Amino acid sequence: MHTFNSVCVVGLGYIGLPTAAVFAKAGLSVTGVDVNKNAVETINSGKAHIVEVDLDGLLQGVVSAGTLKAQTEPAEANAFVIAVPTPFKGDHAADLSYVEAATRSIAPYVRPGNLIVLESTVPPGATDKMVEWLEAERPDLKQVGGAGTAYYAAHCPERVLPGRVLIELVQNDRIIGGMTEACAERAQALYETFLRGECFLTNARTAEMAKLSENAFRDVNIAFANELSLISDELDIDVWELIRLANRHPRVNILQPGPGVGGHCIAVDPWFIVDAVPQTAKLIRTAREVNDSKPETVINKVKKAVSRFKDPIVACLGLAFKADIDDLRSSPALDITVRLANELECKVLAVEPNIVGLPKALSDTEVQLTDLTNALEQADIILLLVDHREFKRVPAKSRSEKVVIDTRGIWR
Ligand code: SAJ
Repeated sequence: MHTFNSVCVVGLGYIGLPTAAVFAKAGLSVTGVDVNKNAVETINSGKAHIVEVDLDGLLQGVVSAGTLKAQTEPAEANAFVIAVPTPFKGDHAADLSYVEAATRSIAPYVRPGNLIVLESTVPPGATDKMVEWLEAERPDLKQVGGAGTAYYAAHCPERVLPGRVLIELVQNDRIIGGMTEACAERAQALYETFLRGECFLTNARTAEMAKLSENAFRDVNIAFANELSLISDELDIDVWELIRLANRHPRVNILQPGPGVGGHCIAVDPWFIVDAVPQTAKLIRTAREVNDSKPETVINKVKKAVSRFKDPIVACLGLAFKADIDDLRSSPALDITVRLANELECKVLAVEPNIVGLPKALSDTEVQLTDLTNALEQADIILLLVDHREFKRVPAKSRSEKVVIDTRGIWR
């Protein structure tokens, strides 16, 4: 049984910060590291710089108890967890520069016997690269997880759903890919300090691919629903009714069409597979293309509706990438609203109950951020982009006189 007293978590974003807080709650002494000084200050005052259910309360507790401390430089610890972003470059290849920088930054602090875990979503082979970067900085540490082990390294991808992060962090099973079996066992012991789900051990490459496969699976399934919605438009069929009926089959479970797939995971990760094996990953690439084509279809529907009016008002309901969150990153709803603002001559209103000010992407446009009641009163054309709970409650009579384009099928 390995015991861990301390952990250093590098990257205090949507995954790193909750993970650091959960380790601290489990009694480990946690150093959280981030290059963003404002984030570090906010966290040290006991608050989260991101929105996630119950995170503020948890942070308040662990910061005031002194078990979590944030800083801009790493510190010595029994284990290091790297949770930095891996966006893609223009050509859809993964940008590993943050992982490399994080690895090099912890190198001076690694002591013999320490464990290093990569949590960021990465393409197959990236954990090997992490090991190479570390050993380039620290030639004295040349034996990962074998005979005469100097240190341990593993990939343990996160798989939590935004909005349910603190629940899923503890309850979901984890896949742990060790550079060797000993590395995987060591990482299992680290996660078992807080985990209620089970750990499944494998090699690093399989763990890397498992994470990508999970998100590609969802992307392909959403693409199927989105393709059905395009087909149904052409064949004059109500896609929502179609899916509801098909799902009465005991082995069919079609997902929901929408205005496109957003967020920083599902719209990104499948490309890492395509980039690794471009000739073979045909279905995965096509699914990405189908989902990425959806915003254009929505924009064309709005333009067609606008052409039937003289100077109409268009209300875009929702800017977030999915329901009941404030996250606008890679949001098709936001992209569609920006495009409409730039391409239509008429007035465009936006409603997003989860934010307070107009987002930066809309600051150069004439779009007005307004409340739901006002938008419903003023608009001639209502474009429903996100299935937020506030929108689900809109009574039929408030929209009966309007042209409604419901991309989520909540008002049928
Ligand atoms: N969407 C649809 N139709 C659906 C379901 C989703 O259009 O039927 C859209 C959403 O509106 C959104 C996008 O897909 O724009 C993604 O939303 P999501 O709820 O499917 O997933 P994320 O991005 O919030 O989180 C995913 C999760 N992965 C899987 O469910 C396989 C989560 O468990 C991962 O941890 C997360 O990616 C991640 O960090 O990789």
